[in-house]
Amino acid sequence: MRAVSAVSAVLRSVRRSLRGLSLLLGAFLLAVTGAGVSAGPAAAAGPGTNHAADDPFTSSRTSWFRSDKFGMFIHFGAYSQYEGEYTRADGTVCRNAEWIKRSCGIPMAEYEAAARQFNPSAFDANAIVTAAKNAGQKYIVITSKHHDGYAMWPTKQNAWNLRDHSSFDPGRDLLAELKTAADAQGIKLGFYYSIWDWHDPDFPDAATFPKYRTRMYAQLKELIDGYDPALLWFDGEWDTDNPVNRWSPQDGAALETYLRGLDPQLIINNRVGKRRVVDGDYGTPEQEIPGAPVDGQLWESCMTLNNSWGYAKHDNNWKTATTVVQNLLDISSRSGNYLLNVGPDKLGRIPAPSLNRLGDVGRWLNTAGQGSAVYGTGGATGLVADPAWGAVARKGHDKLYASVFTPSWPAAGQAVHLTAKASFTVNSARVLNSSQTVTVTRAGDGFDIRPSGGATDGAASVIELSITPPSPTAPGTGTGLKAESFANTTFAGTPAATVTDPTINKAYRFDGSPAAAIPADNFATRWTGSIQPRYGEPLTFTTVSDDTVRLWVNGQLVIDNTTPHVPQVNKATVTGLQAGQKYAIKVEHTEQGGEAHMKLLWSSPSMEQSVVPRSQLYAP
Ligand code: FHN
Repeated sequence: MRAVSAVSAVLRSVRRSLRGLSLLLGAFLLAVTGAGVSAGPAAAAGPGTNHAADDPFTSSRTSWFRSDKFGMFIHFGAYSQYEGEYTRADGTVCRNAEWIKRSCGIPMAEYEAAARQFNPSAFDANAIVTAAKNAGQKYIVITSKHHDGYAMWPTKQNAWNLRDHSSFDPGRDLLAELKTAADAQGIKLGFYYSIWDWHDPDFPDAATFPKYRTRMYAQLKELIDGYDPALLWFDGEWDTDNPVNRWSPQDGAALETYLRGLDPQLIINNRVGKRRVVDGDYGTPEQEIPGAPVDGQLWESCMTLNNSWGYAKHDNNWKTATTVVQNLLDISSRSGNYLLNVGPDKLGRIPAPSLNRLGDVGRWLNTAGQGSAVYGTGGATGLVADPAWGAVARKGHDKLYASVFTPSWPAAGQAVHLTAKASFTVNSARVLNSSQTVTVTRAGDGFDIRPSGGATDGAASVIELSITPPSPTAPGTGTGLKAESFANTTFAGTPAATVTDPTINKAYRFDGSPAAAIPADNFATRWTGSIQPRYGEPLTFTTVSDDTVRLWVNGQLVIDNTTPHVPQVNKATVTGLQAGQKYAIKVEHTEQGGEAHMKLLWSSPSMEQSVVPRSQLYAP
C-alpha cells in the first residue's frame, strides 16, 4: 500500500472509531436527557426510534454542501469504452452513452468482452480535480457503479469490476487516486451508486434479490470504509422492469439507517429511497431548475453539459458557459446546488469542449468576487421577487447579489426593477468588476436600480446591494413543546409517553415510534405550547407528514390534512404575528399504518426554511 494511502487509511480508521464513540455518546445522552444529540442516529430500529438525525437545513453535517453550491458530476464506466456508438450486426449504428447496452441491445457477453478492453490509462485524477477546482466546482460525484453493475473499484463482491475485468493496470485504483487528489485540493468526493443492476444474476428474481441486496450493502461498506466519501448519490431506484426493480421505500429506509450507522456525517440524496421528500437529505431534480426553493427538502439540480451523461463522441450539443453561469445563479438564488456533468472518454480524459466551458465558468466566478453571488448564499426569494432579468441571492445578513443576465442589462439611463416582498433599505450598491456608479431609488413595490455604465460580462453582471434588512429579536429561551403520545390514533385516554420535544422533526419511517412503549403503527402525538417568531413578518409553516396532520397557530386551524396520506407537504402562511411575542401552537399527528413522518418547518421573507428551532418553542 502506498504511503499516502496508508496514512489516509489510518486517518479513516481513527475517524471510524471516533464515529463509534460519538454513536455511543449519542445513545447515552439520548437515554439520559431524552433530548438527544446530533451524533447521528445509531443504527437503531424499532419502536422508540426516530431516524431524523438533524435538520439538513441547518446542521453542521450539511453545512459544506449548503455552502459549496456547485459540484462536478462524472459519468465514467465500462460503457465509456463504446464512446457512445455501437454498430449492430446488421451494420446499423446505434448511439447512446451510459445506457448503450440497453438502448442498443448489446448482448451481455459482447458487452463483457468490450469491458475487457476497457483501459482508462489516461485517467489523471489530479487533472480532473484541478479542472473541477478551476471551474469553481467544490465537490465531485463520480459513478462508482452505474446500471450495468460494473464497479469502478476493486470490489470483493464480484469480478465484474475495473480491477478484475478490464485491461486497466491492476496496480491502480482509480477511485483511490481521485480521493487522494480531491483531499489534496480540498474538494469533497462523493460516489454515485445505482441500485438497479443489469448484470447481477440475483437482481431479477424476488427469491434471490436479498442476495443482491446483501452484496450491495457490502459494496457500499467497501466504499465508505475504503474511500471515506462525503456523499452518496443513489440512482436507479425507480419502478421498472428488464430487470424488474424491486427496490421499495422500506428498502430505502433500511439502507439509509444502515449507512448513517456507518457514517453519521454522510450526506445522502433522495434516490436512496423512492426520490421523495422524506428520503435522504436532498431532492434531485434532473435536467431542470425548480422555479423556487423546494418545500421541505434541500435540493440539487443535476445536468449534462451536452445531452449525454456518459461520453458520446457524436454529441456536440454543448451548453454555453453563459448558460451554465446563468443556471448556477438561478439555482443558487433558490437555495439549490448545481451538479454539472462531464463524461470522460474511454481513456479517462474529460473532453476539451467540457474543459473549455468549465474554465470559462470558473473565470467568471473568480472575477472580482462574482463567486459571492453563489458560494455561501441562501435564497433571497423571501425578501425580493425572483426577477425576470436575472437572479438575486442573499449572503449573510446584509448583502444581496443581483445578477443581471446580459440581455437584460438596462440601456443608458434605464433601470432594472427589484420587487421587495419585505421591508428593507438599500444603503449602497456597486457593480462588481466595474467602477461605474449605481443609483438605487425606491419605486412602486420595490427599488429601481440604475447603473451608470454597461454590462461587465457576456453572461451576467453582478450588482452587490448592501441592505438593512429586518432584524430578528434575540434567540428565545425555549426548550421545546409538550409532546403527548398515545398508543392509538384518537388521542384517547392517558398518553403512553409525555416529554418535552425540542423540535418536531420525526422520521419514524416503518419501524420507529415516539416511545419504546408505543408500537410502530396506530399511534398519535399532540404537541402543545407556544411559538415565538423572531421576525414580525408573515410566517409560512410547512409540514411534512404521514399519515395525517393538523396545525393550529394562535388558535387558528391553518393546516388540516386528516386524510391518511403517504409523505406529503402542506403549507400555510400566518400573518399578524409580532416578533418576540409568544403564540399558542398545537400540532396533531397520527400514524395509522406503514410509514410515519412528522416535520414542522417555518420560513418568512427574512428567514429561509428550517425545522422550527427549539429556542422558539415553549412548553405550556
Ligand atoms: O438512468 C440514469 C442516467 O443514466 C443518469 O445516470 C442520470 C443522472 O442523474 N440518472 C438516471 C436517469 O434519471
